[in-house]
Amino acid sequence: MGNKALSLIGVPTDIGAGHRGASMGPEALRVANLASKLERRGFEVIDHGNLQGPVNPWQPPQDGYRHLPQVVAWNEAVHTAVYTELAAGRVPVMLGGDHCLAIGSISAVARHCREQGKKLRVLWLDAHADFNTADVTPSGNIHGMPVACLCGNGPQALVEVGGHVPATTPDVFRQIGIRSVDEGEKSLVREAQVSIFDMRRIDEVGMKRTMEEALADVDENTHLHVSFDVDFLDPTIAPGVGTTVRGGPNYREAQLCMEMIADTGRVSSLDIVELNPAFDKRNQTARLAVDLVESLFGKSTLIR
Ligand code: NNH
Ligand code: MN
Ligand code: MN
Ligand code: MN
Repeated sequence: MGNKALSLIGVPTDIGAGHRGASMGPEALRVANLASKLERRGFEVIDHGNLQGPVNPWQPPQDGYRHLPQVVAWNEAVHTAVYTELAAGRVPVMLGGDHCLAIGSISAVARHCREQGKKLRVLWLDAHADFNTADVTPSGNIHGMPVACLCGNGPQALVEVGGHVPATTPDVFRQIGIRSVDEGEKSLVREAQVSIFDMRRIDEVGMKRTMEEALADVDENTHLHVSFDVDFLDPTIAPGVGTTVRGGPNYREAQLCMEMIADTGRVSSLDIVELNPAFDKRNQTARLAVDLVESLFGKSTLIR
């Protein structure tokens, strides 16, 4: 890892989710000692505390979206905060919060990459493809839509959060761990040709080959952004999320995934999202997420 200056940005909201509680994610990660564990690894960590935004009014969807104005407000705050850290030459670590917040963070990363002439690659670690639109969403929850919004397919106010429309394109994404894609969403990811390494593929070729392929054209000029939805992990090891889907990566597979990403030396920004302490037990999912993030930033079990 080249850049050793990390900036933690807490975003305590569950505004895009179907369950309350992801708003407690940032504090759970702090309680699990995220900052001190990374400092012990030689990083300079600044915890900027939490961003502020509208409360969750817990309303039903309107015109296919739940809480759209509040989701826009939170994402504008995230975009500004993440962009500011990138411009200062630091590695932003966005502590969610639900996954709708990736619209703000990844639009900021994409803007930074355009300005710096960097190639953007997003590793989307998730059980879900998050490519829904108002027409096909089964829930209206915007945390199921961030990838589509970032690719220009979504409500104008959200698609425009980063200024540049679309913020980015489907080809920058590599989705890993996917095992729950809604019926209408399936046609959309196919049409957009999103590169998806689903659980079937991981079962068949293993995590090692999956990650070799997902990281194949990462080079010195690549800005690697990791969007880590904690429901990526198998629920037996990570129960503290709102939308568990069985059959996810186990502990060793998840470690290998993180270690192989770390080996590229190109991790330049990170989201940790969907951690929901209301569903957790003794903060174990937060502690696991911190353990995996340490691996992502270079902790290795390799003996060498
Ligand atoms: N696909 C479902 C929806 O759009 C669930 C999305 N939930 C997530 N995504 N946690 O990562 O409502
Ligand atoms: Mn940079
Ligand atoms: Mn997600
Ligand atoms: Mn998910």
